[in-house]
Amino acid sequence: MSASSFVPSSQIRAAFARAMSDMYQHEVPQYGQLLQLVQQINQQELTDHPGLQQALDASDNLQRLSDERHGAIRVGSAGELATLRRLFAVMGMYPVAYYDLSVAGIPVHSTAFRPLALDELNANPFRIFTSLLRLDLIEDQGLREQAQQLLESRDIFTAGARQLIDRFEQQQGLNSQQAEKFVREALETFRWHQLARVDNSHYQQFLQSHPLVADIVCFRGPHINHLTPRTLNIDRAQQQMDSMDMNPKAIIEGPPRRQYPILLRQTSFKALDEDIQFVDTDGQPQAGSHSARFGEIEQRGMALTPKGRGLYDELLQQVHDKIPDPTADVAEYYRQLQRSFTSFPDDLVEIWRQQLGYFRYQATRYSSPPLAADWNKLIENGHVKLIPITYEDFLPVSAAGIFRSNLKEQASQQIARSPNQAAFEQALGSPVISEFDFYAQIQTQSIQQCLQQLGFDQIAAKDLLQQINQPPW
Ligand code: OOG
Ligand code: NI
Repeated sequence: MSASSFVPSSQIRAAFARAMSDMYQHEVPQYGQLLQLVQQINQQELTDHPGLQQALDASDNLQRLSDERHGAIRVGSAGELATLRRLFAVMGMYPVAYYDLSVAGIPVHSTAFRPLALDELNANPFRIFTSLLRLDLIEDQGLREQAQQLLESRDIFTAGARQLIDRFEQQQGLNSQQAEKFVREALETFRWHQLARVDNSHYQQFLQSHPLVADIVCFRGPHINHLTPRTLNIDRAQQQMDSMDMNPKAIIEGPPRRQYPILLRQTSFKALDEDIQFVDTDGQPQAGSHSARFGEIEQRGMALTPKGRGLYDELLQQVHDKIPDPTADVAEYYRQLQRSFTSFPDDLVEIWRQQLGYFRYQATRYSSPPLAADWNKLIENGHVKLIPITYEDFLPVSAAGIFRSNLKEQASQQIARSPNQAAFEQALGSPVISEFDFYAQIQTQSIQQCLQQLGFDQIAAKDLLQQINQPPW
């Protein structure tokens, strides 16, 4: 079999994302309503702001503007996580970043499987935020052992999916027939199962230790718990969800609304209470309910350097210190957020000057012979244009807010703060990729290209690159 007859991984990913969307709209009709709302709002934004259409670049492919950008699942064991890593690799999705949620009292740690290169993200941006249960943080030993047994006695992958993952690894690709079958088989892992694997009393015990434990260990598989399209106006979407009685969470997570958006803003409608069935000890079904599934929306801004991210974290912490419970007075929370973020410059050149964000650089005026070899002047004089690089990853504080507002409110065990990236990577079977390296690399490549466009010879370009890359981050 020759490489040319293999289906590009971006195509398999796109087919998978479409299949997930269809399945989820069918399973959770309110999610279909959210998708429609987002499409309307995006259309409205484009009509209201004629300049916007031009400003959106190739990666914003208008036809696919409102397609899903990400989804999320939660798994219970190292074996499950490691096989997911291999499954997502078939679709060109790799684990980027480590997110510790224990700091926010949630017993999981996570990564996001996503495409790496910019052209891959442009071809199809679909990501899966994937969390692994921290059984080590469950205090009750008996419960911990029961959870372990339940997890060891289930296989969340179909035999067909396992075979095709092996095949992909042997051949380094899949032909179209195999790719189609792979999407069908892989989808099964993420399907909802109405029939739990435990009786009501076990479910209640797991729920009391932490609602996430119940969600992860009591079912046959890691049902997709939300999908997330992209909106061009998250504030409007939040208001409309409210007026349509879609039960949105109280606040939009992340930075405030700005002229030059940074990082990621997210909100969701809250998880629905859904009918399920428990199996009682003599195998009879028992009616019950479980809440796990919701719909989310996101709006992305520019990626920040570690320095910029440090400032973001500090400002957000200030707000949380002043307002520990934003749901108590949402308007006051937003006021405080705006006030606090006045310390984060909202001007591209200033963000660049303070080295808070990552940029791609574009030569606007070509000149020959080369201009003065001073990079700062080239930017300040407008010979080089700054194009923010979009943030493609997640934010642990926001993720915690999303988790929390989608769990049944109830007293559960306190979770100790204990990040453990090494244990996560061991379970995953590989290190996670650094998100900062990814943005820095795009930035460096664009500088090289830009210097070439400006007519610098290789030696001058090398000198300049060194001057620019005295890494402040
Ligand atoms: C994941 C919540 C985090 C996001 O967008 O930050 C998340 C979950 O509920 O499993 O999806
Ligand atoms: Ni999400």
